[in-house]
Order: sequence, then structure tokens, then C-alpha cells
Amino acid sequence: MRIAEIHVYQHDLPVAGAAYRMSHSAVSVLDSTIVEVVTDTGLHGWGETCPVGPVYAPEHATGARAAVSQMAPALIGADPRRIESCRTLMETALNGHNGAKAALDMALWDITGQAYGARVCDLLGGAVRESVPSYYAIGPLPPDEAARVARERVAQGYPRLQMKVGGRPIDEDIEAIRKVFACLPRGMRLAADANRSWNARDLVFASSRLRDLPVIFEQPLNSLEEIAAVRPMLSHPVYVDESSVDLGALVRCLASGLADGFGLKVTRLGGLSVMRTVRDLCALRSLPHTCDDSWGGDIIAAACVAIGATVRPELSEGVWLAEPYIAEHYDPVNGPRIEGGWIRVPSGPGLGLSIEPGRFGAPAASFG
Ligand code: 0XW
Ligand code: MG
Repeated sequence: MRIAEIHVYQHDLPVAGAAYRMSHSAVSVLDSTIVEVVTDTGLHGWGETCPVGPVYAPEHATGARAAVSQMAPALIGADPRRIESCRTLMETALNGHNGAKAALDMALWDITGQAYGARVCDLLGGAVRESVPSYYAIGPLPPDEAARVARERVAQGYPRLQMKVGGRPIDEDIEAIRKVFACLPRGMRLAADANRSWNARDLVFASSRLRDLPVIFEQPLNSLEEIAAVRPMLSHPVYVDESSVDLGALVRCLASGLADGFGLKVTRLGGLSVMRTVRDLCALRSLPHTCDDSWGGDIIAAACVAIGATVRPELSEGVWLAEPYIAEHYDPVNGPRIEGGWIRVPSGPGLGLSIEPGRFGAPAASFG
């Protein structure tokens, strides 16, 4: 089996309702890059990468399409089931650009699953359950409003919550964390995610004022160096998200003991192939982690669910999907959905999606 064609599409994903907000950004339309890999046997594999705006991470939406276009010619003629060889071809064609590599990698796993009649989760080591926990990210809302949303989501069945903090006085963040925590059933985990926006002073202050609450601080500061500098002064676990920019950064976090867990993004790390390694390294150190992406439609969602289904339940911090904020499904039948805070693992081969030909209009670029 050979790769005969590769098509790259641009697709806008408008946020349904109000803009999606984090400490220092608000987004209302996300620019997604979709990759379709077609084999000489007529299989279609799908991949996607979709940064949540231009400032969350260094990935750039337009750059993703340029990067896929740089690598695609090298993949034409390769066997898509030899994913490691394809990854070598990608590395030989372009340095860096994990998001673009992740989109191609996803499409290769999708094709391999279809070719063998197996689900991607089962190729990645095997699903350990057929429904994965999700978590809801509460926006940086005033404390009482954040607590109201927390109550709603707990009532819907979400097993875990994240709340956005930062971009306002630290006292307000502390009050919001206390009020949200008070709404949770015993044992339910809460991560306060500053998305890099706190400074060391605020983090140390918040950790001392909230000493009695078992809250996780997710990516509180801009860099690993800043986190390392104040770590001994904290009484809370710290999860690293944005700073786990690649496998090397993640290994440094593991080796230094800097992270107590991770918020992981499939595309930031370079795809499902890398996530599989990261999952196993985290298991070695008993470090909990999520299996997310920063945004994306059904293709990214299916990829996150596939790897999420293979994570040991005691180490799973859930699979976040942009699905509740998106008004469309690429595959209205099989596209992953969050129901009662949980996501059913798709049953079809590959990523389990069936996407209509021409669904994304004319390609931005085609190869082969
Ligand atoms: C909540 N998320 C998984 C979605 C947003 O894109 C940001 C992200 C995070 O945890 O930082
Ligand atoms: Mg995060």
C-alpha cells in the first residue's frame, strides 16, 4: 500500500456563543488545518491541527499548512502503515513544526487502523475502557459565576473540573478557587489553570492562602525555569501544560521532578506516536495527565479519545474536547461527543470517523 495523494484544507471553526476566554486571550473563530492522506488502495486517512489562536502556543495556523506542504512530497509513495519510516521522512523534510507533523501522523494512524480493521486506540496499546472521562474548563469568571458554572457541570456528571485563572487581581482568583472548590463533591479534582499568566509572587501567595485546599496549579508561570525557582515554596502540586513543548521538555520535567502531572496536547507534542511514548513515560513515574488538544474538530477529538482510552484510569486526568463550543461535526454520526461528562470511544476502525468526500471544499494544496 502506498500514499498516492495528500490534500491540505483550511477550515474555520467558529466558537458557538460567547468567545472562549483564557487569562490573556479570547478567541471566536479558530483556523483549523485538515490533512487528507489517500492511498493507492482507496483508503482516506484524516488528520488535523488547530491552535487555539496565535498566542496560546508557538504553533501558527497558517504555518501549519506551509509545513504540511513542505513535508507532503516526501511522503508520496511511502507505505502509510510504516509510521516510524514516515516520521523519519517527515523529519528529513522539515525540522520542528510538531503541529503539522501531528496532523500527518494522525492520518497515518487512521489509515493503518482502517487497513488492519482495528481502532487506533487498540493499535496504541489497547483501550482500557470504552468510555473516557472528560473535564470542563470554566472560564475566568467572577467568583460567584464560576461557582454557578461549577455546580451545573458537576450536576451534568463531569468527573473533574478545570478553572481558568489569571489576568486579574490574585485575590479574585483566590476567592474564585475557594468558591468553585466548595461546590465539588468530596474527592473531585480541580485544576486552576493560569495559562502562564501568574507571576512568582502571586503563585507563592495563592499557594499559601489556599494551603487547606487540594487544588492543582496548572501551568501557573510562563516557563519551567520560573516554576523551578519557586517550587520549594509551594504547598500544591504543579501540572505542566504549555511548557511541555516537545518530548525533550517532557523528559526534562520527569528527570527533574518538576512536574506532578501534565496537561498534554497531541499536536504540540507531535502526534499520537509521541503521545504513546509520553503516556508510557508518565506511567513509569506515576504521573497523571490529560490527553487533549488546544482546539480542533472531530478529527482531533477522535485522536484525543483514542490515546485517552489507553491511559491507566488512575493516571487519567481526562480528555478535553472543544466539542461543546463547536456548532458542527465533520461526521455527525460518529464524531465524539461529551455526554454526562464522559466520551464514548468510537467503535469503527482507524479513528472511527466517516467523512464525506468534499466535506472541506477545495484543498489549499494538493500533492501526488
Ligand atoms: C482547557 N484546554 C485544554 C483547552 C484550551 O485550549 C486550553 C487548554 C488548557 O488546559 O490550557
Ligand atoms: Mg492548561
